Amino acid sequence: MSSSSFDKVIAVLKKYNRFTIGCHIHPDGDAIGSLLAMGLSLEMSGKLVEMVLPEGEPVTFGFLPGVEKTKRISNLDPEVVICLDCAEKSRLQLPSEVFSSEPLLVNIDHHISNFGFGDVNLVLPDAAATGQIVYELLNLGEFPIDSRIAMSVYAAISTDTGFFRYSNTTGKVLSLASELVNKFRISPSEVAEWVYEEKSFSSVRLLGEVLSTLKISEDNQFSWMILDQQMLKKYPIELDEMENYVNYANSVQGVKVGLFFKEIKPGEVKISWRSKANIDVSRLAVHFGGGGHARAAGCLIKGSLPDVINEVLSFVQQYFNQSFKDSKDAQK
Ligand SMILES: [Mn+2]
Repeated sequence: MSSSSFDKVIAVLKKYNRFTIGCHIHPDGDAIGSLLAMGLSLEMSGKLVEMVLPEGEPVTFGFLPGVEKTKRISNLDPEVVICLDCAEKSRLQLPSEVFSSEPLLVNIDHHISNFGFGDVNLVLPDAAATGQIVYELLNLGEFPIDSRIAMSVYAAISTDTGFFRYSNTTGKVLSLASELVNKFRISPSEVAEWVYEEKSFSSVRLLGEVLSTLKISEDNQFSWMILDQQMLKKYPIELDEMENYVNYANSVQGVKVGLFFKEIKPGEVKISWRSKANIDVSRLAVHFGGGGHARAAGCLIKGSLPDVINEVLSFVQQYFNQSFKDSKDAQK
């Protein structure tokens, strides 16, 4: 992508004065980090800014400085809406009144499936995190960056790379992390501790229940775990607190895909997908109306928990049967 996409967004940020900033539903570290970095910097530039999280502050990222400035509702009547880390406009979680005076929509994202639904688009699939794009944007536009913003960018990048473990952890990402640490005194151990070692008691107990459901397919290609309403009633926690559970399914030796079925409401099942090797789970999740990245994706299916599990598992089994057949054919 050329620098002209950056220039267009920078021009919008300089020109207008009232900004509403939003991110995707059930925000993760990248969504929240990008939102705070963008919002705090514009605020320091003297703009009127509101950072809107209709679901409230996510528990896991309550430690980020500036998160107390976010609000559940909008009352700004913005000239510009900035949409962060949303592959589709339908994933943007903002109250509808934000759009009543037809603000300019700026779409900043790194999902490969983002087709550019904004009036101005900055979509860079090579970026490890949307926070990385926001940081580059703020630098190029010479917008203020302080330690709170650096912390948000670090949280965005570290969580979207699985703390520098996933395949999107490039040299560029590590240099950027190093810059944040050197220039702004961000403490990697402090951020990791907040994200991984400050779990609520319920969240760790619930993980135990979920882990006890772990199963593996007969061909050892994929494994899955289940969370039902009963478990959630016993240990009520927010969805963002179980963000990392799915990685346990994917961590089983030899397994290529890990799945986590969450019955978030009766009749509604949210599925998290993770993969190793060369399997693009976003393509599998798309089949069920979801999406995401090659190694991490999600979808939501309506139906009873057992029906949804059956449907998805037989689809995944078929996928592996087919790819096994294809590889055999290729050897012929
Ligand atoms: Mn992201």
